[in-house]
Amino acid sequence: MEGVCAAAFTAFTVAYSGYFFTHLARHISRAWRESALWKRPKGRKMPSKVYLLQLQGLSMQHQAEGQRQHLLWLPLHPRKRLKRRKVLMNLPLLSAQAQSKHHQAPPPLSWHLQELQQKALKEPPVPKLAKMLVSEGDPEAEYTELETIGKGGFGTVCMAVETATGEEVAIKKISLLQESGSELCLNEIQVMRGNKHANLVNYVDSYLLDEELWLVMEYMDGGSLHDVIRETRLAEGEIAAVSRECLQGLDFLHSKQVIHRDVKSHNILLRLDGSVKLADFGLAAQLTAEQSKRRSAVGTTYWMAPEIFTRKLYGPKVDIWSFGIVGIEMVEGAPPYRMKTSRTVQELISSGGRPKLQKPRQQSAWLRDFLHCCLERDEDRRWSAQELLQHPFVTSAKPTSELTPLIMATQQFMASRRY
Ligand code: 3AM
Repeated sequence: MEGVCAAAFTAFTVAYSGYFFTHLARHISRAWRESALWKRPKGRKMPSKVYLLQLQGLSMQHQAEGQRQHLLWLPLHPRKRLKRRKVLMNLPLLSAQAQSKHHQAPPPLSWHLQELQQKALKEPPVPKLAKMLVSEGDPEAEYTELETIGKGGFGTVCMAVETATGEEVAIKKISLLQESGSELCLNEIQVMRGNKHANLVNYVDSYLLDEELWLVMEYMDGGSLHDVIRETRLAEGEIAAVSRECLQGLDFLHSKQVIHRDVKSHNILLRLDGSVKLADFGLAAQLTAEQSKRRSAVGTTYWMAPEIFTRKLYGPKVDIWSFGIVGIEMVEGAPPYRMKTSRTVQELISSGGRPKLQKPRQQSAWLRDFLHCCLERDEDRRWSAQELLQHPFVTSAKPTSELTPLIMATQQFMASRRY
């Protein structure tokens, strides 16, 4: 009996001390974590189990003002971690009540959150450039939104009508808190405002609404060339018509010392009447007397010119190479090397490769020669947009109105798949 009592007592002591020490350890680690919350993390190391959020909007403003980048870190309760975008989007607008509903942060943290929110409300995270570029006014009163055309990491594009005139427009909405997207959109606004042409998607207006940048532009009711290429087959006269229109747009941009830097079928938009226009000027670069060439590697891999891959200085002719790739897309339905990885494409083009048609004999000599002039590796020997507009393949183009049946057929195919 004595032995049984001693064993039970020993078991109880061991179990209790285990329970006691576990709780003590948890208590100490919680106290350490809470004290660590108020320290700014060094380098990439962050306190464990503490979720820290950079308030991008605020740091963006500091950057815009040319100050040293200042990082603010917002601790969130580990179990109630919210999606970063949702927190950022809601942050300046949350009331204390909504805050506790959404975040349910423990008292010292919600206090910290409130302080940051108040700061964000006092100093809205709006770069100065955006304020300078956009118009005053309430776009929600001026436009009535009808449908969303596209959604992605960049933001949203929707179709709307101008309330006063009934004119259709497309509105691109980008969150200013999404730093890279808003920089591209601001660049796009700057380029579009200064360059209006019949073969460019034209700028209508731009606004700042809360933390969103709105770019209002011409609405292209025929979708993109990419859709047409995917759904139908273009005859040579139609390829030539698209080429003439795009080259007119490029010739205009290049005469204004602007490089588009992202020419591809997705960025060539159409109207049902057959109009063809270049769109998406987010990556465009304005050359100047001081900076007549660029070196940064931007664009979309399959369409990028060799001089970009090889990190040489480059000029407007990179757009001509990209248009040559669009030419191959129009013939074959996809850019060359489509099945290869972007790394392989980069290696192929950098090491002297020249994209070719898979079945060149099925195309006319003029079309082959036109592509050859666009896809000349040597930038100096590559034709300019102005020269290509005189090429017999281009001068033999059909009128753009002949593109209408193709665009309508594309829309019907796409709609039939949706329903
Ligand atoms: O998502 P998809 O490819 O169908 O073509 C653009 C893309 O459509 C379209 O918006 C989507 C996201 O970029 N888009 C862009 N600008 C446009 C405009 N001005 C446009 N559609 C009509 N008019």
